[in-house]
Amino acid sequence: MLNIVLFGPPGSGKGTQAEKIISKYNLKHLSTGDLLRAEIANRTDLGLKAKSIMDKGALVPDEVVVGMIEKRISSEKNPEGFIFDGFPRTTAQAKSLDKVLTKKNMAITVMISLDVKRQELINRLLKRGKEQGRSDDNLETIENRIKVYEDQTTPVMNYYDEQGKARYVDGMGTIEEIFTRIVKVIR
Ligand code: B4P
Repeated sequence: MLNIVLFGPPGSGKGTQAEKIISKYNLKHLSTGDLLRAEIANRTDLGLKAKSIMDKGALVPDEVVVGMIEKRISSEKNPEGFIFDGFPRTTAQAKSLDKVLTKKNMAITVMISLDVKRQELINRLLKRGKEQGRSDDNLETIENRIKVYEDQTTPVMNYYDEQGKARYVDGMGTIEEIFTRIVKVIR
């Protein structure tokens, strides 16, 4: 089984690269951002609570996202592997994920971290905000999302580094160039 954590700041290309990786390696895509946006679109209680948090650029509580991920992992029959996109975002989430996977005799194979310059992150997300109208893609929220990433999410890198599972990829360049670098790491 190939279980990948795709890691990086907001706008680093996690969702973009995840789409390409799943089609090449036949993995199941688990994006907590997408799962939360589906809850918002369906106007569930969880979605209503998550929306105000996401619009500020803060993190949704750990137990909420861990619960969503556990449910999705359990619903897949005989998967070839998973790609975790935008999850875990805290060390507590990373530890919970390991517990869930261990119960199912599974483990994370590799964490791939995409490294992108701050101004490029902002440019990409502002562009998406204009094109797709995502409510968290405005300058104030983007700056807070980057700060939250630096303060609360970067420790997750050390968590995987200590296990020898962290790999770092240059996330600057075209989508194809970055994908080629990721495929090399997976091979
Ligand atoms: P996410 O949906 O995970 O959003 P994101 O970090 O901004 O990344 P995304 O994958 O969407 O964008 P990408 O970099 O691919 O999270 C949104 C919010 O949900 C969070 O702020 C938080 O509130 C909440 N949340 C989610 N998971 C959580 C968790 N585990 N715990 C707590 N809260 C959680 O792409 C960005 C743009 O760049 C795109 O328009 C793309 O086309 C473009 N792009 C990509 N690669 C490019 C390249 N090489 N060159 C030019 N443009 C590129």
